[in-house]
This record gives sequence, structure tokens and C-alpha cells, in this order.
Amino acid sequence: MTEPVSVQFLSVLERLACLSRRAAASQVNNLMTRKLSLSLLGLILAGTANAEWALNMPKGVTDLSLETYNLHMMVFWWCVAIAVVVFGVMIVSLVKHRKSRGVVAATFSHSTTAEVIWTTIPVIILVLMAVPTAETMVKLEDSRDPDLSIVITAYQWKWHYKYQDTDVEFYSSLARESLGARRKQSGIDPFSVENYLRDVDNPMVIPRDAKVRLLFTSNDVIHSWWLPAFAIKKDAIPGIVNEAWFRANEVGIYRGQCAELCGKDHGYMPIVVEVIEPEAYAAWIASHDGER
Ligand SMILES: [Cu+2]
Repeated sequence: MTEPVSVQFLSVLERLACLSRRAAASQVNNLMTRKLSLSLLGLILAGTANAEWALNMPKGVTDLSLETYNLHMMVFWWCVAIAVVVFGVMIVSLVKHRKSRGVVAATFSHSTTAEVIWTTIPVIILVLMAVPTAETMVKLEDSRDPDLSIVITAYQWKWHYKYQDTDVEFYSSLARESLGARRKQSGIDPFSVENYLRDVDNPMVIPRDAKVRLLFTSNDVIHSWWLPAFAIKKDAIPGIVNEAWFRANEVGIYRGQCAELCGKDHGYMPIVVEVIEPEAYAAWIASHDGER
């Protein structure tokens, strides 16, 4: 029996819809593949474009940043050794005692010798890690007798530096060039801006070889002052004063950023510290004292 025309028409329509659905699906797939390969390409290119890109923490330019780096590497190699031993024993046991070889499982439970060994070895490793760590932590906390103290107050979204015992104080905000380029449809290519989003209008200026004590607080929300070259990352919390110190060994410009999600412009409050020779610093402080 032939179907009525309307039913035939409906089935043709259904088949057409099915075909178009398949076509749409394959189009979406193509689009996804294209997008994915483009993003992967972008990632690879971004990696090569940024020469400063590195996986490990930097050694920094202070004695304590180097000590922190060495501690980090020591713990890292301990972890590698532990992983090699533990996974090695596991893999060897799995292969050597596999069922296909007809190995029968042991039936004992509790072994005092094993328990003593797997308690003693980790304790020894932890002590070996804890002793140098405690030594470094004591040094990190010892901010006595500084040559210079600076109060750093965080704002949404800039930093304020006040040099104690002087009239020097100023705000440090995102540099004008970055500010212009970050605006939507600014027409400025961010890659054409030097130190894009990592530059400020007024950097913090510090003399080389001076013990600088930093006091952190905040005017609004929690921020975090992070400068990898000095191995300092301290929270700036409203109503609380945190402390850190450093002695920079090398003249140079060091960059960091806020490391605590602090609002919509969290990504736009970089930190720049300029370490200069003591004589140049004396001239700088004299020219800025009472000016701002
Ligand atoms: Cu912040």
C-alpha cells in the first residue's frame, strides 16, 4: 500500500533535516578543530615571543632570594628522589610479582621492621629539609636595623610608597603607554609597547647594598606585593601591617605585580623597583624630598 502524499512529503522533510543536522555538526567540528589549532599555535608563538618566560623560580638579586632558590631546589631534588624510589619499587613489585608468573600473595600483616623503616626515613628527610629552612626563615624575619624603611600602601589599583623619615611619597600606577594600549579598540598593538602592563609611571627607587625594610598595608581590599627578583610576596591587608626586607646586590630594574585577586583591574597594578648606586640614590632622594 502506498503512503499518502503528505506522509511521503514529511519523510522527505525529515531526511533533509537529518542531512542538514549532520552537515551542521561536521561544520561545528571543523570550526572547533580550526579554533583549537589556532589557539595551540597562539600558545606556541606566545611562548617564543616572551623571552623572559621560564618554568622555574628566579635566583634573584639578593642573598636571601638565592637562599630561597637553593632551598626550593633542594626540596625539589628530594621530591624527585622520593618519586624515583617509590615508583621504582612499585613498578618492580608489580612486574616481578604479577599473577601470570604464578606468584602467591603473602598472608602476613604488620611488620615492625617495615613500619620502623618507613617512619624513620621520612622523619630523617623532613629534618634534613627543616633545618636549613628554619635558618632561612629566621633570616627572612629579621628586619632589625634597616638603612631605610618604606611604607607600601595598596589601593585599587595602584601602589603608594612612603619613604620613612623623609617627605618622599608617591603613587605608582600603570604606565601611560600600557594604559592606552590596554583600552578596548585603542588601535595600539600591545606588542609594540615596551614592558606592556609591566611598567609604572613612578618606580620605587632603592640604593644598592642597603637593608630596606618594607611595611605593607592596604587602603581597601587585600593585595599582595610580589617581586620575584627579591623573593618577596607579602599580602597588603587593610588594618594590618606586614613586614619584609631585602638587600639588593645588583643595580637594575626589577618588575613584579599584585599577586592577590583584588578586583577588576588586578592585572593592571604592576610593581617596578629601580636599584641604583647609593650616590645616585642620595641625589634622587634630595631632589624628591618635599617635592610631592
Ligand atoms: Cu591588587
